[in-house]
Amino acid sequence: MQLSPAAACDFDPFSTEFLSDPYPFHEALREAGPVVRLDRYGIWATARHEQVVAVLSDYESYCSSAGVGLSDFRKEKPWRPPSIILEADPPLHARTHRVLMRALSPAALRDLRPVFELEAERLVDTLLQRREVDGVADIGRAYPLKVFPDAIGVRSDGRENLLPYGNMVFNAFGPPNELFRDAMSRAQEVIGWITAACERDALAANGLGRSVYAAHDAGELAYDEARLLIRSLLSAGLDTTVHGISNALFCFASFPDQWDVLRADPSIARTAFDEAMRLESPVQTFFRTTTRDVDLGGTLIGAGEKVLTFLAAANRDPRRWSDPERFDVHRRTGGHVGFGHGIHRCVGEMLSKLEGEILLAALARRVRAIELNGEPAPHLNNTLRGFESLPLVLEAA
Ligand code: OVM
Repeated sequence: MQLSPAAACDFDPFSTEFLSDPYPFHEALREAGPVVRLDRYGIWATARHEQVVAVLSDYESYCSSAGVGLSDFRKEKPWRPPSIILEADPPLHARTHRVLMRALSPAALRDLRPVFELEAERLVDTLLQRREVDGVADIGRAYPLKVFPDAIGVRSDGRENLLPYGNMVFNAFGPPNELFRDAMSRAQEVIGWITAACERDALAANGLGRSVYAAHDAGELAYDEARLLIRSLLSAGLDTTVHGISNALFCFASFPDQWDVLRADPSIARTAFDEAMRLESPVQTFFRTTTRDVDLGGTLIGAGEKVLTFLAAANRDPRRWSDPERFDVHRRTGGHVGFGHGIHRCVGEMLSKLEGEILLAALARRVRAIELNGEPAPHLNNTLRGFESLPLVLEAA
């Protein structure tokens, strides 16, 4: 079979220029071919939906155990003990995945709905007294920072360490650039707090975290494995939803007609949130590592190579989506890869959607209009896309 050489490209997907406005770069990468070679890092990349799904579907050819960032764990020492779910392959992955899927299952989340609704109403009360708010500090951070640690049962002192830790984790999937070094500046104390917060006795008796230790009691996991799975919840569960909610607000402020559609029928809030996760995906990229020679979209890639999947670019691929740049709360969002795809698809998806749905519905019932009130400032991160601030005016209904 004739395999074509992939286009080479000198973009740095972890540069300030790229991260500040990734979408023109995504388009160029998609159009360059199904697979491109990123010379700067000596890696392969794909920005098309078909190939991103192909990579994420084939966990045997494209493994996670060599790390899902730029660093190859077979050659470099990981900055922290690897995650036993994200940075693991079957059979270890199957065992740990089962435990977290159960801890975050619809049945486990059922009792959270009234609590999340109460907190959403309370937040909207205070927001409407203000009118001018910051969509990040006052909504995107405020809401998850209240409901998520409570749901897991995280100790209440020191919760200010949670976002800095997530920022470290997601920067660490990129190169050791300035973003990474800045995020690591307080690493010692942050990691110290996180490590202590993962212990069984640090968790509230009625939180979701304790169910991970129940799996340890049942003989499914070692104690240290339970600790590492709590660490996964604290790593992946907060910055993602903070940016998810903030980015959803940005979508509505940018497409005011869609706010009117949601207000007319707040019951579509869950799909609307999912559409925002397609269009402004908080997790932009993940890597895999080839375990054998593979043919990806007609390009031969050897074994042991890093492949960067542009999830956010796949979510705007015109080969897959009609009018991909349009925010459409009635769009059929199934098939977007903002939560990943395949065996590593987000285990916290239901929890994040519960937060997004409830908060958007509460706002839709009581806010007539969401308008930008100044220039949003990006929060740059090697993996995450989001804002540092999002000045908004909320008009009461
Ligand atoms: C983990 C982890 C960390 C970051 C992200 C993630 C998106 C998982 O520690 O398991 O999933």
